[in-house]
Amino acid sequence: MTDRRGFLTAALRGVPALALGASAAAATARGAKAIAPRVVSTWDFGVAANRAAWALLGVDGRALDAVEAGARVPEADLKNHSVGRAGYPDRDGHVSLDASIMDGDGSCGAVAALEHIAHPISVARAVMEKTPHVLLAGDGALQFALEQGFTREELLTTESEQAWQEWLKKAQYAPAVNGEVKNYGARPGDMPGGKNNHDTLGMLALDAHGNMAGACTTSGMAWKLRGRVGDSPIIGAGLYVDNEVGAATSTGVGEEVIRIAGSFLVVELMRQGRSPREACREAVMRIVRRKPKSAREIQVGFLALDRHGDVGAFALQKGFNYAICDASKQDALRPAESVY
Ligand code: SD4
Repeated sequence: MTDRRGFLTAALRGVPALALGASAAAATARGAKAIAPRVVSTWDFGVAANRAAWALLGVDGRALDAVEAGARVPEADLKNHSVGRAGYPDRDGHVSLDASIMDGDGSCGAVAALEHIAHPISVARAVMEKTPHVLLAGDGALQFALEQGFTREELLTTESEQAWQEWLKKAQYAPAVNGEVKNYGARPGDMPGGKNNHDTLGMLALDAHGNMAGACTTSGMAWKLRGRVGDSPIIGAGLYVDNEVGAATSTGVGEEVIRIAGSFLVVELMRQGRSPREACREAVMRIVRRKPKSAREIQVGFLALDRHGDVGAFALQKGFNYAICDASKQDALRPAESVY
């Protein structure tokens, strides 16, 4: 019978092999530096998403599979009004979703303004793997999803519809800073009229084989114009991944991220030698330098993971959090530094 100390020793011995996976253990045996898998995500709800990703990454899974599995968690979470099924609608009451996925070898796929499909990240992956294209939008994206066997559903929940009806009373489009946290689990009665806005899950992963991948999924800015597409499905804006360097993703007012090709910029700055934190900071500062007045009124945050597993983030405003998960801790949540 194993005593407590013996049990703990045995358990600890088991952790690296299980956590790093067979290939990392084999690499260590060959004398090569083992790669410690890691997954990072935007916002508080990234913790739950990371856990789902870790279920694969922690047992030698592929980064691409991990980020898809992780992104599906907030997409299915009815308390999350910024991603997937329970996302707040556009100003006409339509829930329209944006998502992108990218592998470290440059393969990528995305959907924009997709309606009636609860898991846009999986449609994005199908675009990547089953078509010669990168981005499908609107009715064409829906047609493709249905042809691929995805189920057509009504995504507007009763709560989201009530929130939309509340917004219609004033009908002012005024994205709230950090609405993504304030709105998590919100009920219509909790919300200040006309102020609620949203967020996105951006997730980046490094697997034990040294491959990276990223996923980004959102219902976009609440009460947006019908047809509006943000940064999240735009490769290079909301997401960019390159095995040679690292990966980046963004959250916040997508128009500002598109204007600076934000995630591509962060990865290129890392390629030039900046740390993930410094690269994210410089991307945020470009927004500040271009729009010093309006930058005070909006939120944009970047999150980056380099190929060694180093993580960094930076935001315009306080309140942007990111979740980190690796073999040592699966539910870490850190506040990002910010300009203001
Ligand atoms: C967008 N970047 O559609 C997304 C939404 C978001 O905080 O992240 N909001 O612009």
